[in-house]
Amino acid sequence: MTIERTFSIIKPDATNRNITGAVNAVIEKAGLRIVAQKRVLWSREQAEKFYEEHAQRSFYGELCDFMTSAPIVCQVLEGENAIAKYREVMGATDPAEAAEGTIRKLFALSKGENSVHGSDSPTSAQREIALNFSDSEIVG
Ligand code: RTP
Ligand code: MG
Repeated sequence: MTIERTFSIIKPDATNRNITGAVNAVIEKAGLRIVAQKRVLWSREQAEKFYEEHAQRSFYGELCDFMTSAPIVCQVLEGENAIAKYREVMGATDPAEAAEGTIRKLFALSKGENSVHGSDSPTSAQREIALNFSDSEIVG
């Protein structure tokens, strides 16, 4: 059994619609524990740094605009195989391709405005958690 931590964001399309509790209910029902959580408004610099791996992609500017357009809820989730499990709970990037019962199938508006982010590997999780939380803010 591997207990892992992953980094999650509830994105602006979800905070705008006041459905952060509904998203958290899906997370908790899947057996993931929210061990850190804060609502913040990212600066352009924070968004660009967080998504720097996508800097050359066509959607990068649009993505950074979106992620700074309204508050987001940053989280650390803990549980067995949390990284892969949360990717499964989120569903495919494009809600049209997401499986039934996933967060994106339930709530996402489009491929861009897709309600949640989750780390895609242990290396990403470590980087993304460190960028957004200090150790003392995470209480397992
Ligand atoms: P995330 O990083 O947010 O967990 O999502 P992901 O791994 O499923 O998707 P990724 O390829 O890493 O893309 C990051 C985010 O960029 C937006 N996106 N827009 N318009 C488009 O074609 C497009 N493609 C990606 C989405 O918000 C995606 O989650
Ligand atoms: Mg990604």
